[in-house]
Amino acid sequence: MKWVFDLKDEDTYWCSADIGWVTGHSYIVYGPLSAGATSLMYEGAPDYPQFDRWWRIIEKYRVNIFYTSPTAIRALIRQGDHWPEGHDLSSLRLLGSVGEPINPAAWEWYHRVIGKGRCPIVDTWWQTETGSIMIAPMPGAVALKPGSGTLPMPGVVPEIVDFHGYPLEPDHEGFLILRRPWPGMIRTIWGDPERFKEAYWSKVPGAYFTGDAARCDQDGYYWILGRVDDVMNVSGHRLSTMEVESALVHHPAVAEAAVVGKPHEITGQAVCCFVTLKKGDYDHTKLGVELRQWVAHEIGAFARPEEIRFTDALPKTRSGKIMRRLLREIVTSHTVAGDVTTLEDMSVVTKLAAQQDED
Ligand code: 7RM
Repeated sequence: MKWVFDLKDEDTYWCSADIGWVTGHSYIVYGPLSAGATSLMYEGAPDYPQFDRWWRIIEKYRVNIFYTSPTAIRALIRQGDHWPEGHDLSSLRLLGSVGEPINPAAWEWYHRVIGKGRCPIVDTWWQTETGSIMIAPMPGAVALKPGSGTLPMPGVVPEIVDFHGYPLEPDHEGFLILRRPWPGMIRTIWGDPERFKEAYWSKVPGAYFTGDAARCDQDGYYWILGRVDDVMNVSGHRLSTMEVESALVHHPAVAEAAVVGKPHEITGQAVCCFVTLKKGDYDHTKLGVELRQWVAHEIGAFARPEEIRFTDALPKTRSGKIMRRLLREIVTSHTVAGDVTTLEDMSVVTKLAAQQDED
């Protein structure tokens, strides 16, 4: 908490996470309390009474350090720049990101429109299971690279390994594991110690398996690619759903995208995209063609989506993580039979499944 957020006595720090998400309890309550920080707490929605609620709060309380998620950033981008632009955000000196890899379009907006180009962004990688931030920069001490969580915190020993648990060379994609234990680590699963061993300790014996795919560059910087089950295989190319999502969100009309692999007779999997648009009028047929071309151009012809589907909302957890597992079910079996207990709004899935039947 102290090192990543570079906390000073005079700082007002604010983490906008939902208190029910681990980021909420850890970085609204435990972290600031342990570090003796001045922490702002806000209970309420970002859009009430209007979409400038967060910027109003930052202005009113002179917030210096602001910690939020890429999914929240994208939702606010969608509403237009006039909301933050109407407020004095000059108190801000440091911004944080958490929850998923931050796509370049969201990073650029956060840096330019919120941080006015002056505030470093600390990208913090961690999990409920790790209890606190594991990979993140310490501002001033670690040079930033946009999109990278940079280096592990002292004592944290990550490694990128292949299927057999062998370490990979720099710049190669693989599984992110943690070699050594750490203070806040998960110790069991309530009532199911076997599942704990199986999920976290059996994939690479003796090491903690994070379930994330990542790569480490020549400078030792970590680049998280997403969950390992969110990786597609198209005509023999390994392609992360995040890569395609990031390319789509880079298009000026797109607010958010979720990509899944759909079984395909010839290519193994086909790229299937769910897209929400920014405010405006669009010709969906034309835009669909344009977006397929756009992705092929940004990534390569093999990544050209087979399908683009426009929707008003994506299925998410309460912390804003897209539930790709449910979208995969919708495109493969046309129904959703899996566990939906962490889904925030069931009607989103019901609508998408119904839309599928019409097609
Ligand atoms: C803190 C939190 C954990 C999963 C994790 C990753 C993803 C979180 C980042 C990230 C890239 C980040 N806990 N994740 N932070 N991916 N860069 N900075 O989110 O238990 O709810 O989720 O979230 O896949 O395994 S969590």
